Amino acid sequence: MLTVHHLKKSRSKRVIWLLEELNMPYSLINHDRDPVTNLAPQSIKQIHPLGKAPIIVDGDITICESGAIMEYILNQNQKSLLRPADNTPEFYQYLEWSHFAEGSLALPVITSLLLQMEPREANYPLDGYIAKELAVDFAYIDQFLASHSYFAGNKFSAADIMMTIMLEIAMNLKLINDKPHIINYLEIVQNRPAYQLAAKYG
Ligand SMILES: N[C@@H](CCC(=O)N[C@@H](CS)C(=O)NCC(=O)O)C(=O)O
Repeated sequence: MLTVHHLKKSRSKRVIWLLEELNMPYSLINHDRDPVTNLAPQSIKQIHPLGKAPIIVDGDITICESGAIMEYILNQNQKSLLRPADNTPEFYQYLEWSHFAEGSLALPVITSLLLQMEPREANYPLDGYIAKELAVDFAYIDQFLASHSYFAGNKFSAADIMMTIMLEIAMNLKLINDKPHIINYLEIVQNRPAYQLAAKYG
């Protein structure tokens, strides 16, 4: 059975959420954050040298990177639920948003999170760059959600799971208070029963 190595308040919520959506069996190993650094504990480094969550182990296969894990899990599910059919316009929307979540949006969002965690001088040199990136990204996302219910083909997919986690961090950092379509979207996806089960793990 597939094992999920879960770190609280992390991207590993994506993996649990997807497994719950698909009703797939899994076992969960919880790793508590280091109480001093708030980073991943040594126990995660014993599973994978990068020492980051999420990680899954399925037989001989160990995978890190949440996007790669999502694809692995979707490949185990013959019905291909939660991923549009190959080579359709929806599939390419799905690919674009799934990659955008980690490849583009994560950089300014996670940098904002880290910068808020440390006392520092006002007008830190990165502030201007990050503010510009956040403004462009969130204007684009809000405009997209004004005319789409979900990120790929107006049907809930794993791309929504990839995007939601970054949008939640942005919401907690009060970065999207003026983005009504994103706020409305978050309310809808957070109401899904599988999301709520995953959220229980922290
Ligand atoms: N791009 C990776 C990022 C993995 C990552 O940075 N995970 C964070 C939690 S969200 C982590 O393990 N941080 C703890 C640490 O760096 O010690 C993914 O999507 O899986």
